[in-house]
Amino acid sequence: MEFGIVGLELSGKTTLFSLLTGHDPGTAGGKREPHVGTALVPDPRLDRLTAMYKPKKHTPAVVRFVDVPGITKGGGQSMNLPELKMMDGLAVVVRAFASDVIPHPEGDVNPARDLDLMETEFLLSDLSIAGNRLERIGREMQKKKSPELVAERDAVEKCRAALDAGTPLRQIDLTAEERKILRGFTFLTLKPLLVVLNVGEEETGDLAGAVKKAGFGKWDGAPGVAFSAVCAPLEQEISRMSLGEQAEFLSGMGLPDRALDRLLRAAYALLGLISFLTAGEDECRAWSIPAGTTAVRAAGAIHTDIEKGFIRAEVVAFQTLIEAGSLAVCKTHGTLRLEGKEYVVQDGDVINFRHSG
Ligand SMILES: Nc1nc2c(ncn2[C@@H]2O[C@H](COP(=O)(O)OP(=O)(O)OP(=O)(O)O)[C@@H](O)[C@H]2O)c(=O)[nH]1
Ligand SMILES: [Mg+2]
Repeated sequence: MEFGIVGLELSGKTTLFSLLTGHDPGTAGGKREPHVGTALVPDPRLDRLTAMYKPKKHTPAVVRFVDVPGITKGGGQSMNLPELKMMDGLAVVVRAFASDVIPHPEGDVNPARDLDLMETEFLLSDLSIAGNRLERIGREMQKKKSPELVAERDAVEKCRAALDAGTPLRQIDLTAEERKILRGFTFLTLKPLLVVLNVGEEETGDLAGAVKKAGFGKWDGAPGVAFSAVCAPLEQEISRMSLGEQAEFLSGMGLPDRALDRLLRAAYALLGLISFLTAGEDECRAWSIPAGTTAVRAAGAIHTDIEKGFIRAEVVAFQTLIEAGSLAVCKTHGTLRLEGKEYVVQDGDVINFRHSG
């Protein structure tokens, strides 16, 4: 999974990026290229399995983050950021912290306005994509009119009408067919949006209250939008401490959990992702898949050969395995189930795939 970190200048994007990835490219005024890094997805279940199996390798799921330069109002830079187009979701950092030293590009702190500015940049970028595409389709249709071109024109036309009216595409109803046609266009307003409010230290005791206070009215409850809040520099410092110190500082600041846990949980929920686990003496590992994925497709997340040669999945729920103490005990209890290709994998399933070849 890949997330693009976007936002106005000096909103705290790079601080958030380094807090999540542990990779510190230096903040404001640093390199202008996008920074790329990965976050290890915290999963207490995986830690528990690792303690049980003591495997040679412990492999958490990873999420890739790309931190792009700040976007300026009306800059149209979103159009020049090809790396954003490939992302599964966008994390928009919105500044809520006050500071006498760090200027705000718009002169004052106003989170709802800033989110609106960002959304406008995304809308403009999408409008330009839709317009270009419609022109191309028009030219092609003059040469030869095919049912595919007509379907494509209609789908893009529908998008353009919505965009023209200022409606992000994640908010309109699209058929499966239309989604398929539009997949290649990489519209930014079609991507799930994780709004990350970057608050000052005085607000760490009530993050939900801070989000409410920011007044994201028109995004509140909108499809494909989720909210989270961090205090980026403080939480970056905390992320560098030992686990014991982390717990102490979190509770001292009234923070409910680590920013990494909080944000990745929000990102997984937004994208509809779950995790299954594989466990053995060689490796314990977590894998991320969309909720609703069948066993045979989940096997493909590990390796296409396992998907092709799929015979059965041996499945036990994490909690059941922990209570039993070992897979052998699960077997005698009959709680280690044999599932076929069409079994829908559940969050926290511990799976061993039997396959040929
Ligand atoms: N007081 C305070 N300062 C912050 C907060 N978040 C970020 N900063 C500071 O703001 C400055 C800019 O932070 P960055 O993370 O570099 O912001 P950015 O969005 O990456 O900036 P650009 O890439 O230049 O657009 C740094 O000095 C940060 O330490 C915050 O929550 N409170
Ligand atoms: Mg930056």
